[in-house]
This record gives sequence, C-alpha cells and structure tokens, in this order.
Amino acid sequence: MPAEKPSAQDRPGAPVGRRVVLGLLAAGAAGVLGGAQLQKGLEAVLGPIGIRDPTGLVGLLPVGNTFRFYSVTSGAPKRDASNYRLDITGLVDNKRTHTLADLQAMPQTNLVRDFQCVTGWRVPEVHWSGVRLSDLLDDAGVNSAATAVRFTSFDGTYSESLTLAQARRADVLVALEMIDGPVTHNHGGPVRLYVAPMYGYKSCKWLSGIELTSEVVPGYWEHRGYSIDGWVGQSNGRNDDPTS
Ligand SMILES: Nc1nc2c(c(=O)[nH]1)N[C@H]1C(S)=C(S)[C@@H](COP(=O)(O)O)O[C@H]1N2
Ligand SMILES: [Mo]
Repeated sequence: MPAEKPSAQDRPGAPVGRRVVLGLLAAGAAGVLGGAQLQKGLEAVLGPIGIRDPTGLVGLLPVGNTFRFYSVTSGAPKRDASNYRLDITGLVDNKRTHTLADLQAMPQTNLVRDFQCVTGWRVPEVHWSGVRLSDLLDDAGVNSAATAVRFTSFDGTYSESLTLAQARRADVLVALEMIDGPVTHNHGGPVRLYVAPMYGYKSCKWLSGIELTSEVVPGYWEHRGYSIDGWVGQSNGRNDDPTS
C-alpha cells in the first residue's frame, strides 16, 4: 500500500471550509471587505474567532498573538476532578490510573515558553505548569522493551507519539495549568500534554492515556504526513514538502 500522500489541506487544523476562508482572506486583502465584514464572514464559517479555527488560516489574520482553539473532532466531553482519569499502560511494571487530585499532589514544574503551531501562529511566553512526564514514567516503571510513548485523548480520535528519549525530556509536561490558571476545556483541560520544544500538534489535548510501546505508533498528524520529530525551527514538522 503506498504511503498516504498528505494533501495541502491536511494541516494541523482540519480542512473544513478552507476554500471559503481563502476566498474571504483574498477579499479582505484586496480591500473588498472591510475588517468588520471580514471578521463577520470568518465567524460565519468558523464560529467565533478564538473558539474554533479548523483551518488554521485565521492565523494569517492580524488578530494578534492569540491562541486558536483546535480540535479535529467536534469537541470532547467535559471532564473534571470527579471523573477525570489518566491511564498509564503498555510496557510498564505498574499500570497506573491517576485522578486529577493524584496529579495535583505530585511535584509541579513551571515553564515559560512560546507556543507555536506549525501553521504559523505563535503565542509568546506562555506560562505552563504540571507534572513532568518523566516522573510519571519513572513511577510506572518503564520496561526495557519500551522505545516510545503513545498519547491518547478522550476526544476519542486524537493521538500523538514521542520516542522514549523525547518523552523523558525535562521540558515535557503533563500540564495542569497554562496561561493564568487551570487548563480550560477548550485548551484540552483538565489535563493536556505540553511538549515545549515541539510544534503544538505534539501537545495532545484532553489527555487520557499514556501507553509505553515497543515502537513509535504514528499519531493523528503523523498519519497525515507530519513528523514524529516536530522540533520548532529545525523542521517544518513535515516529512515532505507541504507546498507540493
Ligand atoms: N486532542 C487534540 N489535541 C490537539 C489538537 C486537536 O485537534 N485535538 N490540535 C493540536 C494542534 S495542531 C495545536 S497547534 C494545539 C492547539 O492548542 P490550543 O487549542 O490550546 O490552542 O493543540 C494540539 N493538540
Ligand atoms: Mo497546530
């Protein structure tokens, strides 16, 4: 079977409405639409800016350094301290199920880092706080056969992977806080992954599973041509030419 050829529409952000958005952006750039009309048109397609940006193209607008709330699904169920669980499974000595309170009781690491989506938008100096992934891995006891870590989301669809060496970095967090407080639902709360040195698509939202595996299992965007090594700046995150 030939490897799936990623199309230009397969970008982190889904392809929904891309042509319409491109048309609106072109009209905006040509001055056919005023700023307010452009914003209204985009909101008609995408929903309120900042709530949902399935194409990532709103990032091309001069709306400032703000997050776009991404979801490849129509959303995730709401989970809170009463029903949130994080399962650690696979090639470990001690399978674990952590509640939110369990995670809150562990040592927290603070980081201030830029957050950058591979589609181009960047939010400078975001505050992050949470449990180091490496601490959770040590607690579970990683088997010698494990070489990679797979992350799953309670949105039921998204997944991501890191090599074990990447996952053990000190700047990879199971994040409980971002910006100025607990990770909000739209940002993937109550718990999301935060992979500081890599593009945003590695930072799995609504994190519910961490599985130690014997090889890298391609995640949602890796299946669509993006690299397991999503280092910011060192690559465009893709294995191929995204413009082709
Ligand atoms: N479950 C899930 N996690 C996800 C995504 C997603 O669609 N679903 N999008 C990724 C991408 S491409 C980016 S840039 C960031 C965006 O995080 P934000 O929605 O908090 O801005 O989440 C990443 N994690
Ligand atoms: Mo992204």
